[in-house]
This record gives sequence, structure tokens and C-alpha cells, in this order.
Amino acid sequence: TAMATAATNGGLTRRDGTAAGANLRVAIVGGGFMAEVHSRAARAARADVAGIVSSTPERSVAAAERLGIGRAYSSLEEVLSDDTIDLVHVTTPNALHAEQAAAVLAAGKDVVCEKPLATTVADAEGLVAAAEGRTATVPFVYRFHPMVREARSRFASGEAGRVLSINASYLQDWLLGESDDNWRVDARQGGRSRAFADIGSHLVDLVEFVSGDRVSRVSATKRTVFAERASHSGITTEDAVAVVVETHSGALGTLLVSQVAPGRKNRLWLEIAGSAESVAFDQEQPETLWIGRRKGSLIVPRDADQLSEDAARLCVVPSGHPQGYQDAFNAFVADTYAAVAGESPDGLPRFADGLRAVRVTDAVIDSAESGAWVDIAQ
Ligand code: SOE
Repeated sequence: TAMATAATNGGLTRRDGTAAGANLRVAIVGGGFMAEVHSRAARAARADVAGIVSSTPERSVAAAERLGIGRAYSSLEEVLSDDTIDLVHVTTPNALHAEQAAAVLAAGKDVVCEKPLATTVADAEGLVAAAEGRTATVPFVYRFHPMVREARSRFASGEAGRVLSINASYLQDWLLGESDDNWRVDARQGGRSRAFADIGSHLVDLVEFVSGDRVSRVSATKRTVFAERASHSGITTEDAVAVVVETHSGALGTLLVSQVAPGRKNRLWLEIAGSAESVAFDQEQPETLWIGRRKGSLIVPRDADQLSEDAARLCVVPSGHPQGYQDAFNAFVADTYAAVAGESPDGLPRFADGLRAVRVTDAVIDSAESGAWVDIAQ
């Protein structure tokens, strides 16, 4: 059935039943949680996940075994000189992204590079230039929830009216304890910003994607709750940051980002008030959308028959059969591979979008450090 085809193709519902990755051979750089998520998505799109390289040859072998990948490369250079590899997924710590993605592009291959695309604006700009003529994408995967597309359609069609205000937050608790530690807290590995670069980048991307509006300036305050953790001391990266934003259309908004909020695991939530209706999406409850009205607010379930075409396209299983994070990831990777095949999927986050998030992140940290409003280039 059509639904079965859609499910095996990940999010990409090609009407002729072909899989977006069917002719692609891909490699993965990195051996952590994200390598696993990327490899599942690549396989869902039926790419050949041919090899993997991690931080040491031993770790590469372990990752290849764990993920059932045929070849463990001993270095990135070895991947890049393998002419049979078409595309590389970069899933390493932040500070390595720019150099590795640039090397992939220089080797004439397409690339998926994890966010934040780079730890400096200059590096991100360099990558956008280097990606000219190639497929180069960044996993802002929350764009691939059907109900996010539905929210976006309501602003794009004018149904929600013009954007008046934005209330959004992204809360997690995995760094709540002093003993919780991770490479991300270290500015040398994660970059100057931590919470905002790591999850605020998703939040801003999604707010702009849904509203169709862009942040024009920010005023931010940040906190490092723990300057000492198990294996790091003198930590300078932020655990939490609060931002007031203004948009090009004149809307106002607030963004709260924290990795020390008890009970919140991955709670990306946004509510955008349009002049006709409000629209609210919660990443932990991705199967519904709240539509707020002065009279008759309602909760819209994910039911392909009732949704915009863009949202319906991403429904891989029928209403009542929950889909979620990995499905969104699969759809992102399937659309990336479709772009490699010459298609132009709507809403595919490319390196320019990665640069945009790096610019906003930099402005947020500049503002938090100076105490002043900071403008963001359009
Ligand atoms: C950890 O904070 C993390 O895995 C982020 O790095 C991801 O971007 C986000 O999707 C979930 O949380």
C-alpha cells in the first residue's frame, strides 16, 4: 500500500515507491549517540552505510560492530580518499565540525553536518561558500514533525494572521547535577556557547521556520550554574540563557533555554501568537498541535486527511500510531538524499540555515556578555 511504501522510505513519500538513498554509499564520522541515529535514518532511506570512523581506530572498530557497519576506517583521510563514498555524515563534537565538513566538501563529496555547523561565524560562512553547488545539510530535524509543518502552513497561508508574539523555550535536565559532565561543557570542544549552541539553535531555527519571520535583534542574560563538574573546572559555557527577541515584522518574543530544568528531558516548546490564532507545538507531544482562538481553541491531532499537503507528506504511519524523533530524523535524511538526486525538497535545512543559527547564537552570547541589544544580519 502507499502507506507501507512511505514507511520504508522514512519520511520521504515518493509516489513511485523508490527510495531516496538507493544509489548512495555513505560514511559516518563519529561514534556516539548521533552516529546511531544517523545510521538508522540512512538505512531507512536505503543508502548503503558503508563505513564509519570514530576518534581512534579501536573506537572505529567498536562503533562498526555495534552499528553493524561493514568497514571501520582508521582516519577521516581514509574516508575522503575512498572514491566509492558519495556522502559523509559528520556527527563529532562541535569544535571539529567546520574542519571536517570543509574536508568532505574539498574531497568532492556531499555532506550532512551536525549542529552547530561551526563554533565561529567566520567558519560557518566559509562552509556556506565551500558548499556552493553541493548538497550540504544540517539536522534541524524538528522541522520534520508533521505538526510543525502544519503550524508553518497556517502562518504561510495567512490563516494564523500576522505574527504578534513568540513564547518559546527549550528545557532539558541532563546537566542538572554537578556530577553530570559532557564534552559540551568545555568551550574548547563545544564552543563559546553551550546551551544555546546545542539546543537554542534548534529553537531559533524552528521559531523562524514556523513563523516565516526572522529575529532582528536580541537582548540576553546567561548563567553558568556549575563552574565545576566531574572532569571540568573553570567552566565558562552557559547552563541557561534567557533572551528577549524582536523580529523583522515587529513581533516580540522571549526564549528560555536551559539544560538544568528538573523533569524536562527534551522539551522544545513554542507558541506563536498570530493576529487570528495562536499555534503551539511541544516536541515531547509531537502528535498534536494546539490552536488557540478567542472562541473555540482546539487540539488538532496528526491525521493526514485533515492536514496541509506539506504536513501530510511527512505522515509515515496512520493517525493514532505515534511517530516521533527518529521518524523526523529519517525524513530529514531522506530529503537530503533526494536533494543529492536532484530534487528540491521544501524546508530542507542547508548550510545557510546552519550559518543563520551560528549568527544568532553569537549575537545571544555577545548580548549576554555586553548587556546590550545586538542586531542580527538578515
Ligand atoms: C543534547 O542536548 C541533545 O542531544 C542535542 O545535542 C540535540 O541537538 C537535541 O536534539 C537533543 O538534545
